[in-house]
Amino acid sequence: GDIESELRRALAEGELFVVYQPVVGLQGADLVDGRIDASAGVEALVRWRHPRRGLVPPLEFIGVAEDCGLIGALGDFVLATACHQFVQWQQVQGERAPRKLAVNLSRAQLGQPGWVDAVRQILQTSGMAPGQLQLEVTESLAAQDDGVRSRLHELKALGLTLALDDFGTGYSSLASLHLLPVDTVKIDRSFVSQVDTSHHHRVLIEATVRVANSLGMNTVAEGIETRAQADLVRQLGCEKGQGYFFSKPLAAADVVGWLARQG
Ligand code: G
Ligand code: G
Ligand code: MN
Ligand code: NA
Repeated sequence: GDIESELRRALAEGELFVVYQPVVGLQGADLVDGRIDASAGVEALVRWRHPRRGLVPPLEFIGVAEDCGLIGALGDFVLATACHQFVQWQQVQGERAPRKLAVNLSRAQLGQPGWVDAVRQILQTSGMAPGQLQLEVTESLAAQDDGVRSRLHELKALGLTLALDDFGTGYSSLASLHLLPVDTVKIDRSFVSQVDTSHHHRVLIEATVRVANSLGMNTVAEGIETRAQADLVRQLGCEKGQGYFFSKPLAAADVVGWLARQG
């Protein structure tokens, strides 16, 4: 069948699942010794294991879900799954569990009437502390209009925090950061991947960190693949980092083991 009916079936039959990529604390890290703050957090990322096609990348089905109205169910599934998993880590691992959970939000979710109530409901049933949840929105989404911005404020009123994802790739700029009710700026990997080869990208990251911090926001460098990149973004002041250098996205069952191995 077409991808839409396949996706509908996948949601019903439990073919979607969530993986978790560690987000680490960089400041105070000793990258030579491999010392990082490994329990800083995780980002939840949805996956689809199709019985015949194998793993279908999110880029091939998130847009479809948005267009055909399945994004609400998909988004609720990811948020509920991740929140329940996070609370379970906290209960079993205590101090050693991830301390923050980041979940990606799509444009269409924010437009759905009643969606903020659904988030409140998921927080309640999972027992997730709102302060430990961060929702990630993209620049284009956050900058969109007053309606979207007031929706973001409603979310923040639940006690959770917001991150601006893929920063640097969209239309908004450092000059408009102060307009957005976000707590964290996630610097896109297209900048991070060139931090060790391009002076220009270094300067842009440094400026982003400085502006974000002056607005009371913290920063995450995404897509760190080498120690040199990790070292540089740390020197440029990024509080946190994420990328294959630290860990690829992990199955839920592998997160605790990964954390324990970081010493
Ligand atoms: O995990 P991966 O790198 O393949 O993700 C590709 C894209 O899909 C990224 O832009 C990521 O933000 C997005 N994505 C992954 N999981 C989710 C999700 O649960 N919801 C939404 N809206 N986007 C997601
Ligand atoms: O748009 P967003 O930042 O949510 O996308 C996250 C995506 O980036 C996920 O699909 C994840 O698999 C991918 N990713 C995470 N770390 C790295 C990395 O170090 N290099 C590359 N190329 N992709 C990464
Ligand atoms: Mn993200
Ligand atoms: Na990103």
